Amino acid sequence: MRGELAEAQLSQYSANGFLLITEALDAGEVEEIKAAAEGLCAIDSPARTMEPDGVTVRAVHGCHATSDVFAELVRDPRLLLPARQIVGGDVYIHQSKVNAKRALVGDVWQWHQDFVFWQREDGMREPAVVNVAVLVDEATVVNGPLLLIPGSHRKDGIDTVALTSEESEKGWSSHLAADLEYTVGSPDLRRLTANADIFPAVGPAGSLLLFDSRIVHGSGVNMSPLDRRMAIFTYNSISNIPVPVESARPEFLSARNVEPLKLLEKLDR
Ligand code: 6CS
Ligand code: FE
Repeated sequence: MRGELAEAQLSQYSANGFLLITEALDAGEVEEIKAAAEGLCAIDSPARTMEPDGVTVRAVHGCHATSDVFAELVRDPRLLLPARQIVGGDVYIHQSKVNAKRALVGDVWQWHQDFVFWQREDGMREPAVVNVAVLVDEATVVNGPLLLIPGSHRKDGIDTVALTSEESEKGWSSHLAADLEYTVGSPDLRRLTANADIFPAVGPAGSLLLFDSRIVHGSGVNMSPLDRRMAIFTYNSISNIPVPVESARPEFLSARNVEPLKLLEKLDR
């Protein structure tokens, strides 16, 4: 069925921990996503985080619940079917976001593993979860592409370097800041890159990047005059609904609606 991954793609995903599918969405769809993303970036709300300069939008979270375009996109067969295949069943969106990585000022995302945040902060028990990202802008070697370490999703013994209470900003903002609460430190990075070349997720706007919640990834500053916006949807298995935690994070970071997503009956565009 349109959107489902072939066996070869599934094996590549399992081996590397990620899969890049170029030109999955057409130019018209990308323009619609850009407009929706900019609409959300313009709204001052707790779901919007800023770069250290205090004026540039860094990310907006919860977009699948606040925008019709994103609410539809997460049910598109080209995203939902691969997510179901990888997770192995029905899924819902645990978290969604647009990372803006704005031209010239988009700041770093330090090396980290996503699952650490969802396990420690949201009560997620297993990594039965997959990130499906849409390249909203073309990602090139110069506008701060997402960097991934192939195979790191299968490596044990990766230590998490946690900020001390003095270092970390209050609450969940240190989970989304340029100075992250949980990162992967140099010793592990040296070990993980000894036999694996860092993969820059470069590709045209409209490409899809699927990546495992345990893969070590990050991105540098955007030194170019071109934005590198990415919309990232975290599809979690409905059999992996997080256990209740004390001081749960806001809904735009850890969704409370765990209804399984229904496929959008899309007309073939
Ligand atoms: O805390 C979180 O949920 C978010 N933080 C990072 C650095 N990646 C995972 C997730 O988007
Ligand atoms: Fe991440």
